[in-house]
Amino acid sequence: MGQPVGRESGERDSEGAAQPELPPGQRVQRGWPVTHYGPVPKFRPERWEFRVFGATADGGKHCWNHEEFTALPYTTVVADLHCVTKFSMLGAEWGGIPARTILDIAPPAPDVTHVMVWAEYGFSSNLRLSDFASERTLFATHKDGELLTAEHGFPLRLIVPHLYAWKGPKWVRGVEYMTADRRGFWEERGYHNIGDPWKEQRYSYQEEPEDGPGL
Ligand SMILES: Nc1nc2c(c(=O)[nH]1)N[C@H]1C(S)=C(S)[C@@H](COP(=O)(O)O)O[C@H]1N2
Ligand SMILES: [Mo]
Repeated sequence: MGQPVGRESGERDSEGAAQPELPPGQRVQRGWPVTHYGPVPKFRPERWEFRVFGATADGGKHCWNHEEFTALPYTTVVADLHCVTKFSMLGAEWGGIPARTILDIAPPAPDVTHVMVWAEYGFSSNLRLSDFASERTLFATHKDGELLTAEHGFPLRLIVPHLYAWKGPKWVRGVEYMTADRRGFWEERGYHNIGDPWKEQRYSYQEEPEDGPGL
């Protein structure tokens, strides 16, 4: 197992000032609610594959079956989950495969600026390449040392610790490298294109023109 990558909230900065633990407008949730749109997909290992496609450096598609994907180097990240509906779950230890690993083994073309993360049933979420490339962005298979349950995204979900939780699809199946930004599922339906909870970027009407493509 790799070294855990430390959390960024609830700590002290270099001046020793306490950092607020919760982004503005959030409250702590005890327990772990289940939040998503649509049904929970059934995992079929023989059909499951993880695909990297779009503007790859070599122009080709990269695919892993479940066994191959879960054999990639495992690491843990302690991170909070902030749902835009205002609850937060603090201090979960997520385990899985860093997004950085995918960028290393299936690199994007030099002009890639954004990614679309695709999940079962066509659910998607767009991210700036820099958000996806954060050393804390993780394709999680585990939480607190246990396999994810079906309703929480088994076999794979994305965790982007510094963004609202809808930016992390459950039941992820692949990543599309993009040379221009395009809105994902919730980003087309009124949610903010960037989704930084510390800036309270909840809804698309709050966007500045440079935050995303027009609606
Ligand atoms: N595939 C998929 N993933 C999704 C969603 C969804 O609707 N579909 N909702 C997101 C939202 S809004 C939240 S808050 C988290 C909730 O994760 P949890 O149910 O494990 O708490 O999943 C995110 N991932
Ligand atoms: Mo959410």
